[in-house]
Amino acid sequence: MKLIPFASLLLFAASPAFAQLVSEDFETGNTHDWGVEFGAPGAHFTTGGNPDGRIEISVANTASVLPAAMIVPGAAGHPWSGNFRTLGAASFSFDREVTAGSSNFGTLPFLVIANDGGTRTDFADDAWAFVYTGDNFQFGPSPWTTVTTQIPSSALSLPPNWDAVALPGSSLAGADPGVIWNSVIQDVSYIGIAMGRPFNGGAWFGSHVINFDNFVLEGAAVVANNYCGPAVANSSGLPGTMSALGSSTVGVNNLVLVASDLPANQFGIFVTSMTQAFVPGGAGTSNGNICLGGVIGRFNRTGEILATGTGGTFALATDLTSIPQGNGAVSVMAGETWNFQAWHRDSVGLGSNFTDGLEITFN
Ligand SMILES: [Ca+2]
Ligand SMILES: [Ca+2]
Repeated sequence: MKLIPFASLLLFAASPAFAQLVSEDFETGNTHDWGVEFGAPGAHFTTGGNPDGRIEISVANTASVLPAAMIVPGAAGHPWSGNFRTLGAASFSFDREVTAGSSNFGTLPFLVIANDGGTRTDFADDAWAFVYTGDNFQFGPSPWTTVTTQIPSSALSLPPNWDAVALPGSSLAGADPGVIWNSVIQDVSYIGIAMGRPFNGGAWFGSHVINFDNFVLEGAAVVANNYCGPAVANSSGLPGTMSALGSSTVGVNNLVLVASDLPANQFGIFVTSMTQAFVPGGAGTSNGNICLGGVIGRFNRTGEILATGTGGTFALATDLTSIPQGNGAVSVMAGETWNFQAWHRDSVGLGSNFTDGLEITFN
């Protein structure tokens, strides 16, 4: 995960700060199991992309029944979901290359934001908000192009150029498009790239072979200060880095801690304190430096022990009313400043390391 350095953003406080909420670059696999629904299957390639891994999708008009073929994440518990309004979702982008296309009309890809109605494999109870991406898969090959679509997640009514449809089995069936938008954006089950208008008037023409890569959902980054860094490089060769997504407003209670650039397939936890410190080498206990002092709480309760996976990153959706501290848990109060760090196992040296520290002042 590549994140914007927060320190530089603080110099431009008037500019909105954005960071990746989630991404898929297909470098080490199709982590979120992206593939085509409502159409022909896709294939995953580990080389020859933009760069390296990519996913190839074939669609043909012989399959042109509605809804349009849509590339969606298939893995259970994939992260392309949630309350996009409180996450501050701002845009979705992808890279694509057309290697073969037989349509003189072109195919218009749409961004779809979907609520699956509770049954993931049945689109008949889905509700979708969608918008034309501005791209066009035209006749013949087309080189790699980055396509970015804005997601006005804070809009309380249907944004311009967007449309919304609730299928007959959805609890939103018959509702006004603005109502559907407002409901879907706060309860997103998946994101899709539809090969044409996804429903009610949509179609695509001809057949295409399209390579996709570098999916990125961007959102508002929490304004925070990294300190005590860079961390001591871990066995990935990089210093582990902290960031946060969501909101630093206590009342919203939607703070997601993220640790990046960690070694793959290791366990770790987040730790926190209201006091900063700098203890090199953890006083002889770790490869890395402890950036916390005073009372240090460990997020090691049920569900809080995390794994870095193949991507070398982990994240935790915190509950600001239950921050571990000493003999129990406390609530964060507006005006308080808290510091966070990730502590993880590593297969070298003393067997553990730390990220840098992250200081967040809550409001
Ligand atoms: Ca790639
Ligand atoms: Ca469904």
